[in-house]
Amino acid sequence: MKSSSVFLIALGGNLPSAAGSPEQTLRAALAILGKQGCDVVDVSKFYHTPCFPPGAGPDYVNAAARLAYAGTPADLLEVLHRVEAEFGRERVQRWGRRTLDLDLIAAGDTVLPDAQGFARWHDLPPDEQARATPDRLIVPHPRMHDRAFVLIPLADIAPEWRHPVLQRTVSEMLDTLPEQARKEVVAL
Ligand code: A4P
Ligand code: MG
Repeated sequence: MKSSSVFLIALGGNLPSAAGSPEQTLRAALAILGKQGCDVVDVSKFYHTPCFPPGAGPDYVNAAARLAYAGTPADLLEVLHRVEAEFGRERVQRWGRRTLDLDLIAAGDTVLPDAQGFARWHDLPPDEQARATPDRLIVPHPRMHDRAFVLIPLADIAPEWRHPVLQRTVSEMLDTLPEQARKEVVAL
């Protein structure tokens, strides 16, 4: 049997789905992932987080999970996209409101597509970050390190995970965020 790798994912939503509120959607998505070949090893607390960018929609509920999964990162992204679709996710606008967003945050210390490809997305100027959509899988997620709504849930389950390019742990990345950004992320 193929051995499983450990993956970190972020979950978010700010619109109701057929499963109910964003909190209910996230819980239902975790249950479905468990039936799609993912072993849900650990789940963070759930948090209320202010919408980013400010004013772009209702506040979100965010969480993070650790999965054991036997396939490749690309296989897992396909599973995540399938589950998003099951909960009525529509891609109308980048960073737009959504019933369910499942992002692949990290796959151990794997860097995809490669160090150069990661650097291109990591170094994107802020105005281009909102416009440019990656056409391939980027791992670690290129914006995870500057988002309190990702790092605070992640710190519940993987505070010691070290970013393979930035060489900082989740706790260290969180420490560099402004206190205001951290205070706005509140456990349910
Ligand atoms: N893609 C490439 N790499 C990845 C990866 N590591 N994980 C591709 C997931 N997808 C990845 O994603 C756009 C494209 O990136 C897809 O083709 C995918 O294959 P998307 O899910 O269609 O669009 P998105 O979610 O709007 O983009 P992205 O980059 O995932 O945005 P973010 O960073 O997730 O921002 N505010 C709060 N409070 N909480 C949130 O959760 N989320 C967003 C979305 C904005 N504001 C938010 C939140
Ligand atoms: Mg996404």
